[in-house]
Amino acid sequence: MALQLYSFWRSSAAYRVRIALHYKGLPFETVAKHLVRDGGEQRKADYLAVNPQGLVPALADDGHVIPQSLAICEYLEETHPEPRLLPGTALDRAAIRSLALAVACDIHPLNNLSVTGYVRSQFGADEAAIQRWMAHWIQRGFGALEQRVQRLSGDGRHCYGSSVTLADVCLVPQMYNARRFKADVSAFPTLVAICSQLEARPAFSAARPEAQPDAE
Ligand SMILES: N[C@@H](CCC(=O)N[C@@H](CS)C(=O)NCC(=O)O)C(=O)O
Repeated sequence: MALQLYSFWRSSAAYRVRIALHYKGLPFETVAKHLVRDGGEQRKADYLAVNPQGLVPALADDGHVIPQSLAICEYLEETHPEPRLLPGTALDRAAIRSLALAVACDIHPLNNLSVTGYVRSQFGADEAAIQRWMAHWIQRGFGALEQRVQRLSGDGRHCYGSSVTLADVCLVPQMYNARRFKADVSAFPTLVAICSQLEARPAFSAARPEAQPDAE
């Protein structure tokens, strides 16, 4: 049975999984969940039965559902090891995971729809304040990432070493978010250059939001 990805075209967490699937050459079916329409399809009973967290992505493989983008990427890495997203030694892989987690755990959650919705409804934040909030957390996270990637990139085209890794899978969607929310990224030239190289690659291009069947 084909892999099914519960996804929303603009979800940067789903974007990570789409990159991993395309990079590994794995066909999948998109099950679109619109995060805004009708109060959010991710909050409806049918989807909560799939993922009680009410978040996308979730991957279904032969009826087994895996929520959480990085758990999905690690599952794909274990079941389809080549091409590798976690290459090298245990130390290499720890460094790659730490770059990926800096995005997925420390930047992205503060950009999430339900978080900004709460800041808006409970603290009276308007659009300008939300944009400042977004830019603040992205720029703070990217500042540290820029320094680490300057040291760890082997070729200025990848976050770590000289091949695509889980760190790249996380960085590109976060850069998309930064642009979407008009955060100034000029202080992060290494990250910007790496993303423009990666975005031109077929797996990253096929995974981009605008290329998805549910794109608006
Ligand atoms: N840690 C989760 C984060 C998932 C997540 O935050 N997904 C967002 C879209 S990028 C979502 O579904 N938001 C819906 C909501 O907040 O109601 C993962 O990596 O999969």
